[in-house]
Amino acid sequence: MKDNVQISRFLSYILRHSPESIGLSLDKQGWGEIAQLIKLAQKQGNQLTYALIEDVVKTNDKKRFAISEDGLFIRAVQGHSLKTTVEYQPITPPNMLYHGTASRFIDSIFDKGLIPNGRQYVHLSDDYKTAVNVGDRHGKPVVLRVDSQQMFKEGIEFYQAENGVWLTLEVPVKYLKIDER
Ligand code: HQG
Repeated sequence: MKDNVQISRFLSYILRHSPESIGLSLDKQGWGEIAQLIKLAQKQGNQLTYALIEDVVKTNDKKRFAISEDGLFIRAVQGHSLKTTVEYQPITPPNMLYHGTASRFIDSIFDKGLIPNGRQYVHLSDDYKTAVNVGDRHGKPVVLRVDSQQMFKEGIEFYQAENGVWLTLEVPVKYLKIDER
């Protein structure tokens, strides 16, 4: 694998969703040993090196991954469907957050609220543009405003991943509004 996008996709899949698909084990905080990862990827014909991985971690557009201080381990900072994952500390969110989705999901979202679907958390952003881009991945983008201030007042916890993405377990319908701009 030479292309950084290809490596980023591979790492996302392994570190967020399916380490067992190559026989890698992650600890409770989602860390996997880089040397092990390289060896197991190689067995499958995926040529990875420490330098390639390091480059992807450093240059990744969304800063999806982190390498441990000792340089031995790697993890995804958010986006997991795995249960074994990062322990995020609850923090106070900004007054408003955004969620980008596709128009075809809107009826269901206003029925059930925002749910994580396959992932562990609902992903939110503090800027409108990011939300448009996230929605665009799924279809005709629609941006929802999330009344995070009210949710927080009512005791719902928020977390922020190292790369700035906001996380919460779910967003009930009463806190949602379509951003019509
Ligand atoms: C939708 C990317 C029907 C939800 C991004 C979304 C993000 C519902 C889809 C991160 C629903 C799940 C996550 C309901 C939610 N009925 N549909 N009740 N509740 N949905 O990909 O938020 O590039 O799992 O609106 O930048 O799109 O991978 O989540 O459309 O940060 O690093 O269900 O992934 O980052 O889709 O994206 P996803 P997401 P990466």
